[in-house]
Amino acid sequence: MKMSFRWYGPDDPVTLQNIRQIPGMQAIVTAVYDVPVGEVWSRKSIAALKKQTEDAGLSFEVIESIPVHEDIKLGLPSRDRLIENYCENIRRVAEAGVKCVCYNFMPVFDWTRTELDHKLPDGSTSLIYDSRQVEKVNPLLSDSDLTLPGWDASYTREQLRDVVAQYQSVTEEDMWENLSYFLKKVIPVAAECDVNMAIHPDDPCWSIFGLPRIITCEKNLDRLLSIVDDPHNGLTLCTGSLGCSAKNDLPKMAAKYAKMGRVHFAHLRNVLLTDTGFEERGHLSSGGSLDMYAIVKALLENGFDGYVRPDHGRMIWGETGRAGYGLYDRALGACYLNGLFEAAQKELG
Ligand code: DNO
Repeated sequence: MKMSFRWYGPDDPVTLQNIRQIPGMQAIVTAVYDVPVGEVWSRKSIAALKKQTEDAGLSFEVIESIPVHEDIKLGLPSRDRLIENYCENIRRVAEAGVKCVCYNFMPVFDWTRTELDHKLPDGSTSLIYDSRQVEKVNPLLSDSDLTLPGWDASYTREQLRDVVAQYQSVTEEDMWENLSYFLKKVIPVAAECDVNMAIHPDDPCWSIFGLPRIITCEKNLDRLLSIVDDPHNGLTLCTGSLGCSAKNDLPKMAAKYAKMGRVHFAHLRNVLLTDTGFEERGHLSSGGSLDMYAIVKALLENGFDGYVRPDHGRMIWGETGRAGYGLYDRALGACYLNGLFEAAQKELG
């Protein structure tokens, strides 16, 4: 296991020096943020990130994300050029030493929450999802409340409506076809460069606003892996995303996919399931609905040797900054996860 930490580049209030001082920290998870989605990343920007990371004593081996352009997910004719750009990005990051690329195939909205600073009993704040609030929003109606947090702020209200409208005739089966088309072109390039592609599950792992979402459960992960049966076609096991549904048995899934050699990256965090959705909590098993030790053990017992990162943290100790991505609670999460891995490793002998 290699412990890693997400860093949003030089503008991130969390510095590389901060990250370096977290015990056991080895790698940085980052991306080039200076070009629009779909375009080729400049070698200069990639090299700059690599240099900053390595100068801080950390390794530059994981990208999260190379985002997939909506036209690819929609299967539009422009996708061929965009997929070619995507492949070129894989080649370029591979040249810089990157071993793992995390990406997702969620239509329009990446992770979605209804509140980013929900106050917990101990005075810390965290991100929560309440389906009653999500149900009130219709992105196709211009007068509905389009201010749910966590959305891509680069869209204007009109653009958002247009892109959602484009999905009205796209079914889940269409999404599968479009994902297959993408993987059949991208995975051979990743294999050639020896880069492990690690798809991130949909977060939350169900359809929102009537949009088709497919990376949600064991059956669908099996299907995804069989589209291109190559170890480079793998997963980011995000426990917080898959764990939003009590139907997903995380220790079982961790064991199964680790055994297949398909878990390249693990986002390990806890969630507390509620009657109307879920709340993000601290990383500990006692804070939420998931048994984090069982998950770590299942990974290790089945030969997992990929990257791990603590995921969304609460805001604690008065920290301000990017919701879910402050320093303190994620650092506590990393320490806890290191402890779980050490214990599980010793138990396995
Ligand atoms: C949320 C993250 C996601 C993830 C992307 C991967 O905090 O886990 O935004 O980076 O879905 O493409």
